[in-house]
Amino acid sequence: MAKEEVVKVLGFWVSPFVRRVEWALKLKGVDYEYIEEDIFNKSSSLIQLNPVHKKVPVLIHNQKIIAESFIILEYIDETWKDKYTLLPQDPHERAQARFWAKFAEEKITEAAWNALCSFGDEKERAIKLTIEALQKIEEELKLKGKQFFGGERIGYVDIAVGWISYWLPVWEEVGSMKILESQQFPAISSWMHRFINHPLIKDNLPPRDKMVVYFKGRRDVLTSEPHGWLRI
Ligand SMILES: N[C@@H](CCC(=O)N[C@@H](CS)C(=O)NCC(=O)O)C(=O)O
Repeated sequence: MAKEEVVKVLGFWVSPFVRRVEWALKLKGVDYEYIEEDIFNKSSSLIQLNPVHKKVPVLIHNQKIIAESFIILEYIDETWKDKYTLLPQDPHERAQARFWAKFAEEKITEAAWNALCSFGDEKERAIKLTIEALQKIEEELKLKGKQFFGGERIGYVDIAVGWISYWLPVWEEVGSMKILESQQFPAISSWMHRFINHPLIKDNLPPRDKMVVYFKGRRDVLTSEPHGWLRI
């Protein structure tokens, strides 16, 4: 990496979206400065850098600003090409990877978060939707028959769904619910184990005990508000 290159990540310690960006940069071996943002009291620089969504992650590369974790992942992959590739080279395989990342985000992340932040019938429904969507990626992983969604190493889809290996068990604990039974999801369960034990991932995760406290707090606040959707 050229010396004058500036790479900064605006993040929030417990955000699964931010970790995606950090994992990608680490896998690529790109040095970056991490800047912690208080998403409950947003800085003027966050508002200025991401005026549309006002959310983290934001990547700053020299004078360029990029928002939205999936967009940032693609930017990283295209900018630091030679070191490690996240998306496959083949156009159809690339399309498939984007398809699964989008599917998981729309169907699993939202449903699992909703399950955490609801009660009764709504919670049961959200758990059912999460399980149904997880079944799809279980099948995909089985069909691939590889170590990771990216083949024999971590790729774009692994990073996109990586939160399942660490955040989801915390949400299950906090929400007193069981979503991912290992007998029902053998492929995802062994993928989770492999993913979480990858040295670059293992060393780049928020502390679990702090996460439990944080998500208990979020759950309490969001279940007493009418709008609990995806305010992780
Ligand atoms: N779709 C976005 C989601 C980012 C997101 O929701 N970030 C949260 C932190 S986990 C945030 O900044 N929330 C502030 C807010 O909702 O106002 C991405 O993938 O980057």
